[in-house]
Amino acid sequence: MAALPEPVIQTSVNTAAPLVPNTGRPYNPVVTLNGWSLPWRMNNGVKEFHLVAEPVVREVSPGFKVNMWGYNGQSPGPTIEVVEGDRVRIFVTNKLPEHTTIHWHGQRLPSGMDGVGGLNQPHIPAGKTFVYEFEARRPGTFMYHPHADEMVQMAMGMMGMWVTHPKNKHPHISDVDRDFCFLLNAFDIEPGSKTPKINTMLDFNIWCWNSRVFPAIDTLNVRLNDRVRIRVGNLTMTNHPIHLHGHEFLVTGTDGGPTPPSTRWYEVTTDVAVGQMRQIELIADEEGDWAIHCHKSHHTMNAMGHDVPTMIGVDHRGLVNKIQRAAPDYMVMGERGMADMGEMQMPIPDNTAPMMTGTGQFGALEMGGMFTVFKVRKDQKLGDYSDPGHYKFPPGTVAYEWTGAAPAATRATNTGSATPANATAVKPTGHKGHH
Ligand SMILES: [Cu+2]
Repeated sequence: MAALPEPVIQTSVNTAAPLVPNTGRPYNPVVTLNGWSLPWRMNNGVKEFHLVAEPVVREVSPGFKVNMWGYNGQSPGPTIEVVEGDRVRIFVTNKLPEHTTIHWHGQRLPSGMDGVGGLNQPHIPAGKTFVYEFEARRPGTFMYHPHADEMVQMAMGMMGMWVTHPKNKHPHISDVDRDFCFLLNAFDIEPGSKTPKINTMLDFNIWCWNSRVFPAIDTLNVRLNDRVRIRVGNLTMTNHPIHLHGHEFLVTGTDGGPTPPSTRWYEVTTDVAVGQMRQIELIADEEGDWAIHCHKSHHTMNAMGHDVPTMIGVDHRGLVNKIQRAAPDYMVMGERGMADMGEMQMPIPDNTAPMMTGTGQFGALEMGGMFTVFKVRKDQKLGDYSDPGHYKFPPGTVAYEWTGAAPAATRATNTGSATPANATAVKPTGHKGHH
């Protein structure tokens, strides 16, 4: 076997241009949001990659740098793109302070290549390089992550995507104009600190797409009428209902590969459960700026305190001065909702992402976390992924303020035939094991 391929290290957090293959079988490359695809070398017909597991510093948003573990300079690691039928050899060098492995999530492969440390292979000790080798047997969207000290290593950001493109025209896989992919991942990072807490099970506070939070997640920029595929994998500890505005989409692929067309139905939200992959597809036939986000409202926020009482409707006005005599920094929050937080330049600890920022042409979006914008433009060139800027709304197409007279409210009267609910409780009788 020839020498180890030189590892390629990525220093940028920007969305890299698609990696067009110049060796091996041809395919239409994907675009990884705020990520990149790993170059390979051909060695006697085998596609060889070199992954380096190592500590990295990931800029989660400008000014917010986090000590993570990842691959080849970033978390997540690079996307690996191969073609159905490719013989693949992956060298994994472990530069972590502890042992690791890589599990190739979703793939058909020999059991000894599946990467569960202790079960399928000895762990890769710190400082050593192991070799994985298998054929990419079926096309689809996959992931990779350690199966060694998993709680710690995944909480630190070790994960990546894998796309196996079809070898020939596949009856269940369309040719698309744009093919995006990203992972859902989450961290628990105390405001002001630089390293994720690794024992957290549910109470995460940094909800990311590819280890970035809105407004630091790049937008998905497409041309009007493009056929668009978006591949999403979930390596957090909870599910994420991913919602796209303005269009319906089909789920054209899952963990099991492409879905037969007869099983598809239109949706505007698809839930991506833990450990799952979903591929959605649509024709981008509505021009504009369209939100795409996780529909759990706490996941479109950055670091925040959860132990805050609801103050909506509480009038503090008589109280503030008295409280401020005892606690001069006391500030009223939330008595009219929390939308002010989107614009407020509140002092926050160093190295923390603001809770919800990002501004559009009409003001603050009051969003953070798992949110970005799907931009559909008539004049976006094929192959151009750059941000076209704010949408220019045609005159008369934006919601506007009513300035006429407000009529007096009239009380609705119940004229229907429905009878009021019967408040008498009916107790079940006859069976005791009722639950
Ligand atoms: Cu979510």
